[in-house]
Amino acid sequence: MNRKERLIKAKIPCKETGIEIRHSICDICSPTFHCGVDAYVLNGKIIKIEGTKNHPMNKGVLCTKGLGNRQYIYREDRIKTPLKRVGPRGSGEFKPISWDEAYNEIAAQLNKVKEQYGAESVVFFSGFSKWYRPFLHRFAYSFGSPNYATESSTCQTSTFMVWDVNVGNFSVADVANAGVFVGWAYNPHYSRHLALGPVMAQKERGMKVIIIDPRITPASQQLADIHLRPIPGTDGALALGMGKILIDNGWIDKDYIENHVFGFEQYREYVQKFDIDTVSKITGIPARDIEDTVYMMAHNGPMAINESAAPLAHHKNGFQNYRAIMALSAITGNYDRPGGQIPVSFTYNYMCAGFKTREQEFINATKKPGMRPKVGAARFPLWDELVDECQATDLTRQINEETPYPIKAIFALGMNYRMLPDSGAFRKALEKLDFIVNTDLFMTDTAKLADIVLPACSSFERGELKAYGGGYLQYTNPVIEPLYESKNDVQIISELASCLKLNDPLLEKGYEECIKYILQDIPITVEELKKTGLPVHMGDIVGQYEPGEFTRKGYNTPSRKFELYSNIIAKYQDKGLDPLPTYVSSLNDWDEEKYPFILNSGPRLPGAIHSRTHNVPWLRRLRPNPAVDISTEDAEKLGIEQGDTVEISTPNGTIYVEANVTGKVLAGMVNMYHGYSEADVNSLMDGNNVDPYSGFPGYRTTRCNVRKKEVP
Ligand SMILES: Nc1nc2c(c(=O)[nH]1)N[C@H]1C(S)=C(S)[C@@H](COP(=O)(O)OP(=O)(O)OC[C@H]3O[C@@H](n4cnc5c(=O)[nH]c(N)nc54)[C@H](O)[C@@H]3O)O[C@H]1N2
Ligand SMILES: Nc1nc2c(c(=O)[nH]1)N[C@H]1C(S)=C(S)[C@@H](COP(=O)(O)OP(=O)(O)OC[C@H]3O[C@@H](n4cnc5c(=O)[nH]c(N)nc54)[C@H](O)[C@@H]3O)O[C@H]1N2
Ligand SMILES: [Mo]
Repeated sequence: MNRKERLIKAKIPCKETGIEIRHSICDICSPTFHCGVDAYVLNGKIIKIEGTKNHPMNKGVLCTKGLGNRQYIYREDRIKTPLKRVGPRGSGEFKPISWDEAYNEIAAQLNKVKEQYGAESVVFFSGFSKWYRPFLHRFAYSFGSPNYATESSTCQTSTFMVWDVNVGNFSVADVANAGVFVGWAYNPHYSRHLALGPVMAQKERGMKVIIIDPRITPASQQLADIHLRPIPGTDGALALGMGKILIDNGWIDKDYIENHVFGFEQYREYVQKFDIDTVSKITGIPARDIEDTVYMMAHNGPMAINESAAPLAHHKNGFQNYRAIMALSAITGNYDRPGGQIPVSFTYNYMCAGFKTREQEFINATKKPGMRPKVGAARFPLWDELVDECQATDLTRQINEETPYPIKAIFALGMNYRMLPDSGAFRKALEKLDFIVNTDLFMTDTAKLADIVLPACSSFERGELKAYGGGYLQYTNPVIEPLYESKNDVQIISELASCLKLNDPLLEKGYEECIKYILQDIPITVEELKKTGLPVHMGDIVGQYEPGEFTRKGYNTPSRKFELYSNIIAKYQDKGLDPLPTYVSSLNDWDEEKYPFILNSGPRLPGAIHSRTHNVPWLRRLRPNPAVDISTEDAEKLGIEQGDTVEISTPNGTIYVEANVTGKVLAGMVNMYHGYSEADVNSLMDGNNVDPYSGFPGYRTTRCNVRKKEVP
């Protein structure tokens, strides 16, 4: 080996090797955390990656998934060209076609549906990825359809809705100033390790930590002063019981309640039902532990409570449970106060950076007046009022029943039918459609159902704008060319907009011009951002949080107060919605004797993100087989040993997975991760076990049976 070969083998970036370091971001996980990545590029190929040292988010660190990026983007099943289906739906028989052919076919088919049934019969759907969303949203409106649907029908939006009814503004925990932190359904070690730093730092300064999680987790083991283990889905009862203890002991902020809380008397009356013995029975938590916890909350303020995008919301009663939890912040006077919950506003694409852009103006500019109700509007009226999207959990029903009008086509970016509960029914509904387009990096089972499949590229193959908390904007440059014939999603949307002749000149101009429109009030240009390619701090325009300012002005609710009794929800009482944060069981009505276990599906695995990483060998190796976590007690009773194949069944079907016998889950409950083709846990779910307020699925409490697989 000569010197140059040795340097290349060691991946040394220098003139001699020709290896260059280029900056990008990893977009495998949630947008809040897209980490800065340094890609080592040789001859147009990424040969190594590491975290960008001076990136404000990750400061040089990458997680397992981030480090798996090379195998992710160079996966063998990358879609190489646009494809047209030639075999039956789902067979995977396609022929390659040119981009022009694909665009013309899509335009012809979507226009045909529009003429025959109306523009609303086309749904514009997004999976987990977010970067293209404002563009897809505007595209739907330019086409004339109200039906923009995303994975956010199952993620985070329910908690946005809670804050909309509470105070009319999204709010988050101010951990850095808290005296006690309630990590309610909180295990960032697996789901958002970058959120851990502030909690650990404040704990060093003496902050108490309460973890409320049915499982033993790294968070409960490393952080908790107290760990409560409720039966999943009973959190609302626990919070209401805590409210009663706080009131009974006078550990409440009477002044704040009198001036800034609406409906306290009704709330006080309602929580009387939740005496400690009742709550202990519902939640399975010893009474004494609940009392100790409330004492700790009341005597170590200010109290901050974490946000929960998923586990608290993924229950039939999730919206109300979350409201009951945040009511504790109101009655103790911890809202809009340093160290409590504080209001934040959105900057761009779900990120709160402390300043505003013209994102909403961009999205809504082509919205047509008088469009028909969006999918889910009648079934989820509160969602319909508060969220400018379809509630996708009603999509299967509307495709099947064709009421209030038929859905005939879906144009999708990154759609995964296994995301939704009762995925088998969703798949069957998709098969009925006249026309499906799916756009993905990889040839997935959902792409196989499409009539036209389009190849998307990864974050390394495109440039994009990101806002980050703390006041940053970053505009990345592509570090390699799009692989094969792939294109970035927004280029696809904008080229289709011109092929469809939607008369939307701005969208047709493409990503960069649209971003210029969105950033027009910001004192930096796209060119300047692109020049560095790294996060730029927006200095002067970043607003400081002014404690109590929002309270003095009056909240954005009908009463201008924190509404424990919601005037917004009161409008829907005839639809069975309750203005108080009332508690009902989260379990579905399947036969308890036949299905005695609670299936809690989806606690995050450190090495997996939904379906997208299951085929990345480095990541898959961390948990090679789909597995169910079952308690040692239950395993013993059922004669199940570590590694045995077990059967999980519900009236909807059966899957076979490996047993992971553990002391970390409660007896009577089993945990299983989602997104596996060979063991799709969502195929077991009850599609109607959804939250009537938010429409969110009950992924985390479905009745099921578990037994050892019979060997014939
Ligand atoms: N049982 C159960 N089900 C759940 C959950 C749970 O906890 N339990 N969680 C729910 C939640 S919170 C979420 S967020 C959803 C996630 O739901 P999904 O949308 O299923 O998430 P992914 O599988 O990560 O991504 C979907 C597709 O996007 C593709 N993709 C990746 N990057 C791009 C891109 O840049 N462009 C395009 N066009 N496609 C891309 C991926 O290859 C993948 O096929 O699942 C929900 N489903
Ligand atoms: N590694 C990894 N990280 C991810 C993701 C991923 O798929 N993989 N997905 C991303 C996405 S889209 C989302 S939405 C977030 C979700 O992020 P998190 O909300 O942090 O996710 P989970 O791990 O599902 O839940 C946290 C804890 O809640 C507990 N829990 C479950 N049910 C209940 C309940 O009923 N009550 C209580 N009190 N606790 C409960 C679980 O046992 C778990 O330990 O993660 C994001 N980060
Ligand atoms: Mo999510």
